[in-house]
Amino acid sequence: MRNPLLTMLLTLPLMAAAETPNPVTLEIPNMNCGLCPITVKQALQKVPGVENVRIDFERKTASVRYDPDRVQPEALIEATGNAGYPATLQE
Ligand SMILES: [Cu+2]
Repeated sequence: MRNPLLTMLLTLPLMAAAETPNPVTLEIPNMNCGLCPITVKQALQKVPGVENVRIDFERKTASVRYDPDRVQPEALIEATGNAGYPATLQE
């Protein structure tokens, strides 16, 4: 027989992880030429805790895998914004 409390405790971390996706997808609408993705990628890779950056120029998105103990998505948005590319978290 399963202990409901134990089940809840085991499920909670998974729910928290679902709220903050990792990798997270950023929408970066003003990537408009072939050099933009390079600039955006470099800006994201400079953020401590970022592990992997994948840019999709066609969709104008960046998929970023990060160490959640070291960096939060807000810092990623700040980094692209500082580089001239305001971003939003994809729903
Ligand atoms: Cu460009």
